[in-house]
Amino acid sequence: MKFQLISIFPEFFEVLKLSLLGKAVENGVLSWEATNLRDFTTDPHRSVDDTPYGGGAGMVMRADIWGKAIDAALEECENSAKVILAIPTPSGEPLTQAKVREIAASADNVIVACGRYEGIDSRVATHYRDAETYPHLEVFEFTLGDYVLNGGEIAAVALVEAVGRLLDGTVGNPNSLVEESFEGSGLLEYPAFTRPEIWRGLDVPEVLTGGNHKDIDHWRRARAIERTARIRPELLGNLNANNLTKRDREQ
Ligand code: 6GU
Repeated sequence: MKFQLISIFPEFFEVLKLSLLGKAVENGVLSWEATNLRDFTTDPHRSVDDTPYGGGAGMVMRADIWGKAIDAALEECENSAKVILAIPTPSGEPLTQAKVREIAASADNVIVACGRYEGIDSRVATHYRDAETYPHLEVFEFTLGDYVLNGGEIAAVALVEAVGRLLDGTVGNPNSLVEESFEGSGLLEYPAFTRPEIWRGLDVPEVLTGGNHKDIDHWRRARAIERTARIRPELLGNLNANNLTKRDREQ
């Protein structure tokens, strides 16, 4: 899978050279390329934005500059069966693990158009959504959550990392993917403990050192449900009735 990251701060993406993602690139599991949006300007100031029609604060990024940059990125995807144009924006749909899984399983190329938070001229998303002109392209406007960042770069890094770690050969132990929050059960993760057995007066729950794996599984599931109910009650809807064991219901 290839990610093309377009931004006025292409240096931002150096972090992708670190750790597991850096190794995934070395192993050929994924690749990425950062492009400077300003390379597609023609004026001496290399300006990419202008004042909003209708007035108001801030600046809006120009559709013509973005159009040239995205067209150039698309030209590099000519043999792709599936390309996603991801546009980070606080007014997008929340990025979920389900969507991350779908992208990892289906996309050959992901182009990420990182705007500043005032946004990109709305016609850019409208134009590339036209399925007749772009049959292999899906436009995906997404947000990381209900808070505002200055630009889409952090969200682009989040997307590359979330998708990249699901690609074959990035995470060493496949089980570490399955048990995580949102993957296996749809619940938040149970709490984890390791040595030392007593730390600053806090001890490890006895069941975890007892060696009874059935008891351990049950304890972990009960803690996961309890934590989810307390912190993210809306996620309990992910648990269908079949997924609840008899012991869960008795908790
Ligand atoms: Cl995707 N973009 C911006 N600018 N702010 C955000 C965000 C995205 N997600 C959360 N805050």
